[in-house]
Amino acid sequence: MTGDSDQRPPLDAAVLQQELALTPDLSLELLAESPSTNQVAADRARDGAPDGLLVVADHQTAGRGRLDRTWETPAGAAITFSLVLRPTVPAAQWPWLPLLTGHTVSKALAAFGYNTRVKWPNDVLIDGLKVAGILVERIETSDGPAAVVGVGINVSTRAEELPVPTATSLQVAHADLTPTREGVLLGVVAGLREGFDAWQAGGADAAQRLASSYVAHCATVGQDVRVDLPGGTAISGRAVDVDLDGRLVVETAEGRQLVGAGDVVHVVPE
Ligand code: BT5
Repeated sequence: MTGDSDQRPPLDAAVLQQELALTPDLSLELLAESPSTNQVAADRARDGAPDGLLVVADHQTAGRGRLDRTWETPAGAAITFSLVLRPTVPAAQWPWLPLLTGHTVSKALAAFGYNTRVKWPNDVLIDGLKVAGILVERIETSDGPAAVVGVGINVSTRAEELPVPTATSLQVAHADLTPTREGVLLGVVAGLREGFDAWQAGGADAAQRLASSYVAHCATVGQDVRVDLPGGTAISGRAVDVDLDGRLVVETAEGRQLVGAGDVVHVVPE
């Protein structure tokens, strides 16, 4: 049997540099290993890093999820990166950043042939299982607030390496397709750069288009859901929409509720 190091070569720095040079407003910092690219990108943002700094870890060893959860990826099998943005949109639009990121990652993976959907707010699913996770953090810096957009994608992770039963990878979902890690990274990053720029430049029209497009591709809308809220309580009902502020609209027995943050469970009827 061939060892993992043969099957899982390091990211090809030359290919990444060459291709990213074609995308304006992106600069690459490629790390062989890092505890968390979000942590590094936040430090760089505080030190004055401009919009477009892309921190990529070939292997991330202590990846962070939301609410102190972890993001686990074997060496050489995943994409883990964080993009520093300095958004110019009004503060009220910031909640759309994680949704836009999930939507864009989903579309970029769909372009490789995968049947992806987003679970509100930003988990990217294939066949109902999570292939990518997103952690967007707001960082206060002396040049104003920055956003660190962290993305983890399971690429060639084998079934037995997946950390939880709700996870999948591109390879597990569709072994015939599996693109290279470089290809996935470049496709996703180009999509994000384009998506953020169009959203920021497009004003109210772009915000409206994003909301419609997001709802059309969101696996959660139309589902019976339970939403675990940050305070420890939960609500149940039918998710019917995502409003213009990015909140999930849930019809419950007590009436319509707007959810700004929470963990959604899609309730599959027995
Ligand atoms: C997330 O949190 O899904 C955000 C993950 C963000 C990871 C990226 S990688 C680059 C950047 N640097 C970082 O340090 N982080 C970002 P959340 O929604 O809280 O989901 C976390 C939960 O997903 C865990 O508690 C597990 O149940 C599950 N999980 C952990 N690793 C996973 C994986 N590789 N694939 C699918 N699910 C996973």
